[in-house]
Amino acid sequence: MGYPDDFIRVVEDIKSMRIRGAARIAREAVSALRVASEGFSGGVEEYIDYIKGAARMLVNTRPTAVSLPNGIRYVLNKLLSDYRSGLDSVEQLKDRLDRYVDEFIRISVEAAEKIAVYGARRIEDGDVLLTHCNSSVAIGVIKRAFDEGKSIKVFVTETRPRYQGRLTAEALSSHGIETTLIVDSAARYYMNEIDKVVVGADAIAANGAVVNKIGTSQIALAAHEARTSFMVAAETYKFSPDTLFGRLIKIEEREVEEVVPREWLEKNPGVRVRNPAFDVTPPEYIDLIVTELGVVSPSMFPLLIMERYGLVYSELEPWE
Ligand code: RI2
Repeated sequence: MGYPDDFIRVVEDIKSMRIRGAARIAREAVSALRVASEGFSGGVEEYIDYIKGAARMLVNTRPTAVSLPNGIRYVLNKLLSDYRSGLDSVEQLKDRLDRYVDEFIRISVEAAEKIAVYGARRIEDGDVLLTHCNSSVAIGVIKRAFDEGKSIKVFVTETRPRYQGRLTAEALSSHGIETTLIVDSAARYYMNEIDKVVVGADAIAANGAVVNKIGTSQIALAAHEARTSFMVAAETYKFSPDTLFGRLIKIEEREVEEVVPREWLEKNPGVRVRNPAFDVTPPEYIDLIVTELGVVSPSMFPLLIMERYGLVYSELEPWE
């Protein structure tokens, strides 16, 4: 059977980035599984295939933010385990899916709240910060430090090509924080004035490298040179389990019209335009990763994951 229109809409919205931000796409994707589930009628085996199909459509929307497949893994592995241990009524399975979706969303929201608390402890009164792109988790840390009464200023890079930095600047400024918007290429120019860089993450690899919005690694390099501290605020479900097995995180390359208008491309057919959405910051340039389980160095991050979750997810591709 086909999928409900509301489900298809979420798939399209994630692809087109109307829904964006690694944490949000994970929450919206697992919620979309529920929308699909509610729209199903039929037998048990058919239900399992149908939910797996919905999961495949969701995981194929954006390849880099691992929070999305991790959210789906969370729900699907639990559901499949119930099914394999004999739960064989569609209504019961739907109830379970509902419960696991709620659980994941609660875990995600609570993780961001804890990260705000732990991250804010690392920000001092008088600090000048710099952030890149629009990370809800990094913004949570900055707002929390401000709410604790610390006098802080924040530089925000505009984040070409989609200018998500403007969203961040609006969010911080409307919260009462002194905010300065700069072009991405001005990051090094201001770096000596910055005490700490605070960014989010779309994925974290087994070696502690962080995948985040394109331009992050350049900022990290400039921070490293200037001896400015570089902090990543990320939930543990941004860990990429595939990287434990030597697989690389795929970097999404988006439409070139995000970079230049179509007319310009037509006038300049000899120019090739590239638009990678993310880059990889090596662990050497990262001082700390703030997670909901505590603050760790990048090399400790995978150890923290292994200690807390063991071999992470019972099946890496439960949707297959
Ligand atoms: P939170 C975003 O990706 C940005 O790269 C941001 O730094 C990251 O997700 C983490 O965001 P995009 O969807 O999960 O804008 O902290 O490509 O909100």
